Amino acid sequence: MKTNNFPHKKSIALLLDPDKAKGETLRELLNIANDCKTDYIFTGGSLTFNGIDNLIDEIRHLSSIPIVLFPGNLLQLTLNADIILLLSLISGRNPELLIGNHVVAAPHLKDVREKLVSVGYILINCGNTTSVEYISQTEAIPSDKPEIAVATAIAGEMLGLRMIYLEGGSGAVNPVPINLIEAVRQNVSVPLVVGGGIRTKNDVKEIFNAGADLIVLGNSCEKNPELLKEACRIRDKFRK
Ligand code: 1GP
Repeated sequence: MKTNNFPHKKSIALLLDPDKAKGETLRELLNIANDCKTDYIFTGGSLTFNGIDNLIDEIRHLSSIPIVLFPGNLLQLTLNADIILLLSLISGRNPELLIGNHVVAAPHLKDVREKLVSVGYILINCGNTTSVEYISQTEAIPSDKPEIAVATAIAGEMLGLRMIYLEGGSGAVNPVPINLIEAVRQNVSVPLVVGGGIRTKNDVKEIFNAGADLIVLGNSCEKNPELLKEACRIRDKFRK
C-alpha cells in the first residue's frame, strides 16, 4: 500500500486496542467497519505490551481495510502493518520520543520505507491527564492556548513531518477544541489527524468542518458501534 496519498479525502479510522479487541467483540466491530467502509484500522496503545501481530492477523482474516500501526512504544514495532506511523511527540520535550526511539527503530524500518509516514504528534490537554500524557512523561498543550499548538504544528511541518496529529488522548473528557483545530488547519497544509474523546456524530461533523482530514475513533466505538456507522455517513456527505 502506498502512503503518499494517506489519508486521501476525509477519512475515518477505527482504533483497536489489542488488549480489548478480541473474539466476538472484534468480529462485530469489524463487520460494521467493513459495511460502512471505514478507511483505516489503527492499532497500538499506551500500555500495550504485545499482541499487535496476533491482532493484525485476525483483522486480515476478517477485513481488507488497511491497517495502520500507531505505536505506543518500541515493543509494538511490527512490519506487518500496511502503514507505520513514525510518531515524533513534538508537543513534549522527552528526547526519547522526539528522536531516541527513532534511532533504535531506524535499522529495522529501513527496508519498509514505503510504509512509513512521519507524524508530528501533538498532545492537547482536553480536561484530564490521559494515559499517553502520563506514560510519555510530557506535558500536553493547554486547550486554551491554540497559538502554542499552531506554532508547534508549523515547526513540525517545517521540519518535514508529513502529517500533524492533534491528540486529546484516549478517553479524554472532551475532544480537541474546534477553535484549536481550525487555527492549526489555517496554518499548515499537511494532512491533519484528530483523535481522543470523540463521542458523538456532532463531534465528528464539527471536527471535519474545522478542517480535520482523518478522525480517529477508539473507546466510543467499542461502547457504541453505531457511532462508527454515523461517522462514516458524515464522511460520505463531506466527500460529495
Ligand atoms: C486516537 O487516542 C485516540 O487518537 C482514541 O481516543 O479512545 O477516546 O476515541 P478515544
